[in-house]
Amino acid sequence: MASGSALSPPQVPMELHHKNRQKLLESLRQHLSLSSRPLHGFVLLQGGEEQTRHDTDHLELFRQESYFAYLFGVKEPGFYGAIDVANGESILFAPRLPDEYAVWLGEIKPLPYFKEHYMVNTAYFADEIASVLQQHYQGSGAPLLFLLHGLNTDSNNFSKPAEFQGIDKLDKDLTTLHPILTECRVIKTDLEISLIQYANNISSEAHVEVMRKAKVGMKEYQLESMFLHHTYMYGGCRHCSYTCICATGDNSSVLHYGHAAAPNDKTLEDGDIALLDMGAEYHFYGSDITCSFPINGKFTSDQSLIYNAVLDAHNAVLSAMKPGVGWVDMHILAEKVILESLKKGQILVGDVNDMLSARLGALFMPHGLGHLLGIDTHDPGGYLKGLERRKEPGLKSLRTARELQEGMVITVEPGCYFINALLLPAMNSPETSKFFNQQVIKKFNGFGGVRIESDVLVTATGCYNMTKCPRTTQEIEAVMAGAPWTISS
Ligand SMILES: [Mn+2]
Repeated sequence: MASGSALSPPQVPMELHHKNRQKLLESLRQHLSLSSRPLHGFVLLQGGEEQTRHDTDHLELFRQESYFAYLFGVKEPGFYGAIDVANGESILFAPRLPDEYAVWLGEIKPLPYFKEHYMVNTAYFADEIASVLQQHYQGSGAPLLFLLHGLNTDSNNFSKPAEFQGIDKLDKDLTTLHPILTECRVIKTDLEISLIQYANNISSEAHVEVMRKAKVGMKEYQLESMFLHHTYMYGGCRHCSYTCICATGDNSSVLHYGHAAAPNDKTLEDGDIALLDMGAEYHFYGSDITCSFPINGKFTSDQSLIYNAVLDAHNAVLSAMKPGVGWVDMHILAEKVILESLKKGQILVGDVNDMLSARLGALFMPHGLGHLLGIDTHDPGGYLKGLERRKEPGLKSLRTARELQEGMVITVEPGCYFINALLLPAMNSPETSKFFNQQVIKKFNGFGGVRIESDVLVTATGCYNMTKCPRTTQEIEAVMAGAPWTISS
């Protein structure tokens, strides 16, 4: 790998978004037919707007709103996009930029550029939306707009329906589009899968690079920096799917480490375990990968015990995954494998089924087993159609409770952490204290945690692991000692 990478950024076919629009159109028309509604009106989405930092003129780097990105692939801010339900034609509305733009920000691209580049039927300016839609409307009365309004069950925020001058003269439907469009995003097309695969390839390669270069005495942010450099320098990834979690030592039990108040700034010490959760994004499509390894390149027996407990859970889930399998069952399977290993390692005592009923699994893995992945790291659609969220510890953290379907991409990310805030009360509680071997678990105070996270495509008969990192302790030790590791694309 003389150039630093075996990979290079692929060309993105805009046909990908054309196919996404076709898929939505089919679903929406089918829904309208089934409810005996006329097949006309417009799907209308507003793209994201550029934001400045607080009260300043500092522009944050823009990243398109995800539903808009899904349908139109437009990377610029200030756009609207419409799909004519009657004939399937797509229309982009570009912001009318001031002449000054050409002085400070570069050439103002003409409308035909956007029409061709984004493979839509026509392009107009955003201040023409109302009149253009009136002209194109084939129904009677005012044009009907299908606007995007619905709950994101991960953030509890609502998507913002489009707003523009003259919208008050048009009819609005706020309920039909969101569940249908969200369901489209749940099942990935081949073109989407190939982008998620690329994001996985470049991120897997970057993880290996970081693993090789991590040394005692470095800072956690240097691991983050190496990952960002590799995925951008060689992969063309300007964005990450999320802020990097580069936790070492006890920090690796802090589930969302790496935020502003805990900014990946500890010094790496001999004996530390590292838990690195980092994923690059390429043309909106993301990856979400966690590797755990000993900073000094050699697993201790305690580190092997916990690491293999998590790896066994990861592998057991991958072996069981196929269409029709329930995600809650996969979560419980992962808990069970981890609890069995902890019992074997004499950290826990008693019957594993009793432990499961007492929700002991959630003490060691408080988060969900995994989530849908795509244009968003936590891709939407986890609880569509009124699917109930479970109430029990651990299970309530699941971002989906669905059955697997072919074409879903979902993360498998079991973990085992020693979190005093959870363990100490349970070790002292009359219901659960009997499960702990107090002498042995004491040794793990300050251990941190292990997570292994892969991005997995559900296939017709099983699943395919898109993540290509070294996973066994032998593979990790060999790679850290300089053995080659090839990412086949
Ligand atoms: Mn994840």
